[in-house]
Amino acid sequence: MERLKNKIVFITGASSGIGKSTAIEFAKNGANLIITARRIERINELADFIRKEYAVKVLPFQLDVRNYKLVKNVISNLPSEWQNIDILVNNAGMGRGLNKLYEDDVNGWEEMIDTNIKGLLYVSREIIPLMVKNQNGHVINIGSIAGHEAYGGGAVYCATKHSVTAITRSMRIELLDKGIRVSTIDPGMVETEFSLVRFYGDSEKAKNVYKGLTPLSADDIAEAVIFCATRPKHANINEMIIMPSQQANAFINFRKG
Ligand code: NDP
Ligand code: 8X3
Repeated sequence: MERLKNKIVFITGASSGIGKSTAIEFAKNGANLIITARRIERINELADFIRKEYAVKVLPFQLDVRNYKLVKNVISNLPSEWQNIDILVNNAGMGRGLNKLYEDDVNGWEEMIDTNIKGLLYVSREIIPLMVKNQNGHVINIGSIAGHEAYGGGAVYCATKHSVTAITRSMRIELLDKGIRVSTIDPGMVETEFSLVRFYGDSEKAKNVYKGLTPLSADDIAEAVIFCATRPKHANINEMIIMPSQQANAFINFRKG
């Protein structure tokens, strides 16, 4: 798609799942990419793959979005040719556990809040000023159906994703006169490493989340990101809720077998 050719796209959490698929989809459409996550070996592998398959430039680096000093340092030291970021995809995120609040491990809360809320804020705080300077940009946040509804066992995860909804809405108001669009894409179940991380590596539990239904794939969400990013300049997708056909809402699913 010509609209993305030579654009600069910054993606957090590109080492897996939605972030990785989104990076590949942007590359297919001719965008240059800054890809980041903590697992640098995966990021480097993805950068090599993209450079080999698509004629775009890729700048990979290690980034833990929870570390504001690091976020600030990395973004303020971007090579000058990479500073004109057109699209920021705030994707890095995670869930921890599905326990009742009164029985839960508070360490998981810290991780979710630090990553899903504070991490998104830190990266946005450092990249949006570059967009404001250019009076051009598009921030695409990956929220969740959990940002619109709450389910038992998800008090903190749902709170973090409700925060993403609120932050997105505030950002849109703040950036309305700056030529910067703000969108959120809010999926239901997507089969990625999300459940494996949520259940601390228990693959049986993770697999059961998707039992008897066809979940969304990371590619489905990447396509939605590209759709948002390719609307003409005068049009913005504010919020897009995208669900598996067998999932009615955050907690009612139709499972076969
Ligand atoms: P994955 O676990 O497959 O990917 C998560 C990505 O986030 C990884 O690349 C991981 O990289 C990165 N990440 C996690 N913590 C940090 C951190 N502190 N700093 C930088 N990067 C980090 O899951 P998904 O692809 O499914 O998740 C992507 C987003 O989609 C998340 O925000 C999630 O909440 C949201 N989402 C997912 C849904 C699902 O059902 N899968 C549904 C709705 C929303 P690394 O570990 O290398 O740092
Ligand atoms: C992840 C999907 O349904 O577990 O955002 O909240 S869900």
